[in-house]
Amino acid sequence: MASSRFIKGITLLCLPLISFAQDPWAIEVISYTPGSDPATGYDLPDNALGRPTTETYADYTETEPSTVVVPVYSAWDFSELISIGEGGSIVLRMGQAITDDPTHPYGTDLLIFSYTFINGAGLYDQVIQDPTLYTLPDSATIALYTDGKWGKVSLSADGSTWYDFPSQFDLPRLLPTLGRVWTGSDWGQFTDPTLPPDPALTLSELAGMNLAELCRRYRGGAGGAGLDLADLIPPATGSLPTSFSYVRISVPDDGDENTNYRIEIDAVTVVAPASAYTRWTQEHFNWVEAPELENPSADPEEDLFTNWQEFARGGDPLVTDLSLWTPEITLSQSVLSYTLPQSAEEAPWEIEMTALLGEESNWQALSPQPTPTDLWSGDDIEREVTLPIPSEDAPQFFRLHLQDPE
Ligand SMILES: [Ca+2]
Ligand SMILES: [Ca+2]
Ligand SMILES: [Ca+2]
Ligand SMILES: [Ca+2]
Repeated sequence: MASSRFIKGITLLCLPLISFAQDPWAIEVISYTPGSDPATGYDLPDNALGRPTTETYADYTETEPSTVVVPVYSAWDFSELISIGEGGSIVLRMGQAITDDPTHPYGTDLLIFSYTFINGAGLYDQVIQDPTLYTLPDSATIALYTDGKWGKVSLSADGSTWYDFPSQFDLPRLLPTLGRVWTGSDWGQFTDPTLPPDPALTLSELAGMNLAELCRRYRGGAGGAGLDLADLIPPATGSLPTSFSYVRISVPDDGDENTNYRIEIDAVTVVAPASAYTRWTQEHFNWVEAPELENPSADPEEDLFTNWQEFARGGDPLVTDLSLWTPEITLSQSVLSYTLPQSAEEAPWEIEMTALLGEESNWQALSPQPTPTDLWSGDDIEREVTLPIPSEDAPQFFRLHLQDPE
């Protein structure tokens, strides 16, 4: 990084910084302690607020950022990052509570966007910024830029009692930030910084990949280093809070005069819940495979069952299935019962009703849907729903119907 102070896009500083509770990122700096020797010039703690940087500068002479942030060309300007040196820390208040919500992708609840990028042979042209022209290094040379970088993350519910992640969750880690979606021919909308990547990814899985292909693998997300609240070190007495509002990123002093650890932070975000179908695809498909394979209408292994059918009927989208589960319904009194595979627990099967058979359009979903009682048994769920008493003096027909994908 450069040593002289040089803030670009100075007009931006005249705009009021408007933050809202419910924003999925840091909205307030509670404290900033620079530490012993942070990177010179990176001393504006508000740079950790808001979403991760989408566009950065092609060089020092630019006055407005025009280069989309990509995994090989990080945000780097004094107006984008805050640096923390040894013994320093930043404490941020989040716009949303951080919880260990089971509907978060990969179990990831929180994302940290720090200064890092994928490194190795070759230079990305940040002026032309055509990602199809850049190929990531091979597995022998690909690396994540982590030189002298060290940051630890702690969480607090009240801003005073802190809980740490174990030391193996030091920063920076995969994946570097992506600012915009690559449409295949151009840079499109902003990425979603609440959609995490697979935390099990390794650099060797990305080796030799075309940069445009890698950007598509982000699936609309912005990358980031993911943290799972399930990994927090529990206190010696008592239990962990279930909800946190404060994030502290610190650089421990290692007591060695010859080392000079630092971390530069761009943003911190709270992960958003994902649909049951999205989480199912994350369990079954590799992050580095083509995202198109995950479409509900796709049938990658060509067994004639679409992914949507596999999801809702207990199939495996990568293994040829000769048949899938078909609901067998029984009715006793006004209780309708059926068994479904456990893997289809959250599939949107709905009870529909009609008084007149024949026309498909006669079927209407019960609203609200009756609350089911589930009994888990082996690999199956035995589900019972109590049907409403028909109001008319006419026969009523019920069926179980799979909703279309969203
Ligand atoms: Ca979690
Ligand atoms: Ca920033
Ligand atoms: Ca299939
Ligand atoms: Ca299958």
